[in-house]
Amino acid sequence: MSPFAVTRTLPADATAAALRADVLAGLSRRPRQLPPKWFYDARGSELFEEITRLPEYYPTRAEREILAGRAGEIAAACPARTLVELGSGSSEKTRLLLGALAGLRAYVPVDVSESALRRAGEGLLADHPGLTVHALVADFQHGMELPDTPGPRLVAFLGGTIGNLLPDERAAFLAAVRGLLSPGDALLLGTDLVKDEKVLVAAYDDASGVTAEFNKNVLEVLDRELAADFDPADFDHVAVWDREREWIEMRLRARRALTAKIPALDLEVPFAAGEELRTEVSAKFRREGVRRELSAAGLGLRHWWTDAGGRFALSLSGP
Ligand code: AVJ
Repeated sequence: MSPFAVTRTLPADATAAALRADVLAGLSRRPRQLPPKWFYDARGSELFEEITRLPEYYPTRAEREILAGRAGEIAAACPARTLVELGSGSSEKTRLLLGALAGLRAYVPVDVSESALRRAGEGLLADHPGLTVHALVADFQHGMELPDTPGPRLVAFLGGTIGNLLPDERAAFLAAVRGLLSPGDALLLGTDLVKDEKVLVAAYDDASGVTAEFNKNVLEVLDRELAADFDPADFDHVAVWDREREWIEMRLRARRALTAKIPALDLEVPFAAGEELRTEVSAKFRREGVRRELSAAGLGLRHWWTDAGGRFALSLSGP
């Protein structure tokens, strides 16, 4: 096998079709909503990278601290020969794991973006000759089949991205991951934790306005991909903490009454002045809740590590 293979399980036009379906469904209903995955075009991914360096946005640094301190324990608990990384994005945190997994033979990054996969995979190969990279172009929220690489397998889902799924989506996702695992395999899951409301809201409404720009970028995506006529300047960035559901919501609030036209969907979307469009849910967790959700999917919680500040957790679970 060549050291770098790419398998596409996502038809080339599936992304475009999914965007149309999500926008049609989410903007035809009230309250209006869009799934957060549409933030991440090239500009959105760049803005997210910028967010991870903001003083207010602690999750990336907290998770990196845990990985740096615990990579050896993670490798001892699951001496993986294959590392599968879901939603791999930038591979910087992955390197901390790769360095600790002495017997690693294959790295399987899974992402909807083939360009992101190629960039991440090529960088890693340069530093880890002998490793086979088998990139998978797939949507981890829908069924994926893993390449035939040696076990044990460690499946990593980092960054707290599971918090961007709604509770029923999380249950379906964890059950699907459980289906990929055999005895001896494990799931390494990053979850942001419930904490002081001020700290949480600041992380999603930073003083320099980068998160506001990231949020509004989804309107640029709709303008470009669906010929919509949204003007981002017509909307305010809003981040609120929902204390019952223990999640942050990002919204875009119309500054005036307006009607957006989306010709590609033959759709007109009226907004009242002050009407909000929900663009992201970012759930925060507690250990007991994570244990319960893993358990419901047939995964037993085996390790729980947090950063020194108790802001973020990495859990290791298995069948
Ligand atoms: C994709 C889960 C890392 O929800 O914190 C950052 C995305 N949204 N700021 C999160 C995000 C607003 C982020 N993750």
